[in-house]
Amino acid sequence: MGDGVGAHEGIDYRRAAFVAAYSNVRALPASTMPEVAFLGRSNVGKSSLLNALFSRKALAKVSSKPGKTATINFFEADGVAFVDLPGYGFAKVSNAERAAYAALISGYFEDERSHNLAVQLVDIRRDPSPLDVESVEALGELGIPFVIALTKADKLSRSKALSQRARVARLLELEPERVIVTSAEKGDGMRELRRAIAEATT
Ligand SMILES: Nc1nc2c(ncn2[C@@H]2O[C@H](COP(=O)(O)OP(=O)(O)OP(=O)(O)O)[C@@H](O)[C@H]2O)c(=O)[nH]1
Ligand SMILES: [Mg+2]
Repeated sequence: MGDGVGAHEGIDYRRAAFVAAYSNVRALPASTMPEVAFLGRSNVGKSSLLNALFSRKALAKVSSKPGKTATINFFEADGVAFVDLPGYGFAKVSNAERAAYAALISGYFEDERSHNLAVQLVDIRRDPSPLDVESVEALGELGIPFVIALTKADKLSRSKALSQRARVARLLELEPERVIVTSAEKGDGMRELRRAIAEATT
């Protein structure tokens, strides 16, 4: 068996499709399948990581301008829902927008649904921010299984990336296996991330 999308990775990502966007938590329909949600600060690379998982360039909308994703966006691949959330912590959007994004994020996780896995993204070049720590703590309190994806690993050498992984695991008090080094640009970490998703959704 090759290295690509194979049975050992569980989910066939090749036929991923956009399903719907919601700007209001009350509009969310009940879960009909396992859900994997991507969260993290604005511009950390959530939409890019989803595109990398799907091997698609622009299924999820990406922008160098923070605050791109403004709605809860659902995608589906092989009977699993993938949820792209707005980012938190971006100083330059209006207070009203920031509050609306925060309400969408917390509302999604507090909604009673099939929360199989959250992928918490953190830029590999920085330690987790206070908002990142708060987010991880909230997932823990809600009992939602999660892994950390360190993003943009192509910006660091392999050795620096691995030492940051160990450091983030220590700072967040997690087993190092729960911290995955990723690059949407180069494809690093996709195999590990797909494995974590397969384990959480089967
Ligand atoms: N070098 C590099 N750049 C990346 C990577 N992933 C994302 N980026 C860049 O980071 C910027 C933000 O990416 P997005 O995927 O839109 O980030 P997001 O977290 O969805 O942002 P919001 O929707 O605004 O919250 C874009 O310019 C991407 O090209 C990566 O793995 N490597
Ligand atoms: Mg986005």
